[in-house]
Formats: sequence, structure tokens, C-alpha cells
Amino acid sequence: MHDPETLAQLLSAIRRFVNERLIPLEAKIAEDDAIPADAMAEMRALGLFGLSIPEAFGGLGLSMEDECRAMFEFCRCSPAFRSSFGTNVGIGSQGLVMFGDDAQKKRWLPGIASGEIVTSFALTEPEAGSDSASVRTKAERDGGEYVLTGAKCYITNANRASLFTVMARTDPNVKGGAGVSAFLVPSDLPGISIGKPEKKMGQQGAHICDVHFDQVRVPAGNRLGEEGQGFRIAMQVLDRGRLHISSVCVGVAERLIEESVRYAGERKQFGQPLASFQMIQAMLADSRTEANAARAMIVDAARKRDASESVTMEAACCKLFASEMVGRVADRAVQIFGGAGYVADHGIERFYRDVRLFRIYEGASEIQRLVIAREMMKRGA
Ligand code: COS
Repeated sequence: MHDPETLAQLLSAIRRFVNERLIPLEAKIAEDDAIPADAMAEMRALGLFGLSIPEAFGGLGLSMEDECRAMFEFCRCSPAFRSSFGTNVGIGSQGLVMFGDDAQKKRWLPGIASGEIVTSFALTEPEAGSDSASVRTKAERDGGEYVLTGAKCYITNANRASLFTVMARTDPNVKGGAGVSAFLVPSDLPGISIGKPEKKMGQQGAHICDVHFDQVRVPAGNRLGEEGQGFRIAMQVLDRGRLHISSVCVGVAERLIEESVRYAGERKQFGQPLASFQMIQAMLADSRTEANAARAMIVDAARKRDASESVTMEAACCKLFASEMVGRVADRAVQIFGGAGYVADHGIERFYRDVRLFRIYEGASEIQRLVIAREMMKRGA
């Protein structure tokens, strides 16, 4: 855990960077569907790719709580910026951080921390989305190697990745998660092909692609953990990832609330600012209350995780509430902006489209409810 002063300095550097450099680029990255190279370099220089990587491997080694606080601050800009380093901080690196052996960590973590290596998490398949235990990509042992064959889809940062964490079935006779193992797969191995970035509803500048593995020979030393442990590794990576995404939702909500308050103060109707009308005030108050509630539950869950408690249920509660909360906040922002919220110039409709993804990826709201209810049955409350 960093001392409070160092963390405060990091948060204020992030705030300045977001305000001065990234917010002015938002319209351009949406238009170009790409983040300019100089902005990427500045994000690397700020240490953003290595926020969660242990200091021993060149990262900033933030605790879960501090990482969430960094996201509350950073995500006041278009979520595509976060996505560019989000896999390195979260789902693309944490299998390695939590379950990698020393040799694997020494080989890859320093490059991940600096952003020289971009990582990607390859779990989802055409027939295995919410039902992620049913992955069909197979990994057959052949001497000192595994041979991977199969297809993954909607894989964030696949087109920029140099290292994938791939979940593949090592035991075809075992159905479900117990037959699945996790592998660290460099993207330059022969037999890997990456599809074109998908055209999406929002989050332009962040890319998702198909990935195909055709007889890809992966050294056995690249397996993460034991054979058959891959699904559980993926679930633990996602427990953590869900806290991260929840804090992203809070950051975006903060931005939309700031924009809504500013606009409601400036825009006059019936001779008065919108902010003087109680129906507008009620929308602002609801957004503030819900964002504060999400923030508080995320900090509480992150502290529990930092204290090595299981947060499967808590992370799912946060992901469910925060992703739905930011959808409501974005909807109110469009309503407060009125016609200006619907046209592209103000960027509010762009955020409205961007935030829709939060209720889908890293476990849809329906899956979060399922995880929460199952954990409640186990815990008895
Ligand atoms: N931490 C540790 N272990 C876990 C776990 C967790 N969070 N969640 C499940 N496991 C373990 C279970 O304990 C079980 O182990 P045993 O076989 O030893 O009992 C095993 O993994 C299988 O779990 P389960 O029976 O719950 O699997 P199901 O297939 O029924 O359901 C869900 C799993 C639906 C919860 C899971 O597939 C899921 O989260 N789906 C959404 C995936 C997702 O988020 N995709 C987004 C794409 S990645 S960006």
C-alpha cells in the first residue's frame, strides 16, 4: 500500500493529465477510432499500464483500493482511454500476477508494467459467453508443448496484444470448468490470426477482435497454474476485474454529473437556469446519491480484497450496481441536456452509448445476479 501522500500526488497528476490532455482528444478518438501514439506514450510514462503490477517487477504496485481510486479519477474521460491499458492492469495481467511462477513473472511482468507488452484475456468464444465454463478451444499435450486450436471472440486489445492469457480445454472428457487450463500465449507464435476490430455501438478507440488458434504450439512452461485450474483462475481474475470495472463506472458517472451540473447552471429556460427547476434538481440529486453509493461499496469491497477476503459476491454486487447506476446517470444527463444531449457536439450521447457496454462485459448484469444469489446461498445471507 502506498502512503497517502504518494497516492494523492498520483491522483492529482492523473486529474491534470485527463483534464488537459485526454478530454480535449475525446471527439478525435471517437472519429478516428484510434488513440494517438503520443497520448499512448504519455499514459505509459505516467505508469498507468503498471498500476497493479508489483513494484518488484517495475509497476506501481497499487492495492485494490488505490487502483479503484485511480480509476475514479482517470475515468472522467472517454472509457476508450482506460481500455488501452485496462487489460494490462486487470484481466490481461492478473492471472500471471496471482498464479504465475517466478520465471513467467520475470519474463513478462516488467514489459507489462512499462506498457511495452500489451496483454489480452482470451476466454469468450462464439459458443461460450456467459457460460464461460464451456470453452471449446482445445489444448492437446504433445511432449513439452500444448497444441492450441479454436476460436475466441470479442477479445479486448487483441489487435495490439503481444501476450494472451488463453483459457483452453486440456481434458476433453471433463465437461465444464474442471477440464480447462490457462496459458500464456505470445501473439507472434505461428498459427495465431487476429480478426479486424469489430464496429461497435460505442467506445471507439477501444478495439475488440476475434482470435483464431490453428495448431499453435505453446511450450508447457507457459501454462499458468496446474492443468484443470484455468477456469478458477479466470473466475478469480474476473472477481478482481469486476471491482476495477465498477470503479470505471464511477469515474464516468462523475464526469457526467459534472457536465450535467454545469449545463443545468448555464442553460436558461422560462427566464431561469435549468438548475432552479426541482425536476432537474431531483435528477442531479439521484445521480449524486447513486454515484456516492457505488463509490462507497467499491471502496468497502476493495478493502476486503486487500485484506485477502473472498469478494466474489461483493465484486458482483459492485459490478451490478455501478454499471446499472452509470446507465441511469447517462440517461439523466441526456435528459438534462435535452436536444443538446441528443446531438453529437456535446459528447453526451457518445457517453450514453459508451456506458452501455458496462452492463455486458466482464459478466452481464444477469450473471452478476446469479453469482450474488449463489454466494448468498453458500453464506446463508
Ligand atoms: N473464485 C474461485 N473459484 C470459483 C469462482 C470464483 N469467483 N467462481 C467459480 N469458481 C469455481 C467453483 O467453485 C467451481 O469449483 P468446483 O468445481 O471445485 O466446485 C468451479 O469454479 C465451477 O464453478 P461454477 O459451478 O459456479 O460454474 P458455472 O459454469 O455454473 O458458472 C459462471 C459460472 C456463470 C458464474 C461463470 O461462467 C461466469 O462468471 N460467467 C461470465 C463470464 C464472464 O464474465 N465473461 C466475460 C468475458 S471475459 S471479459
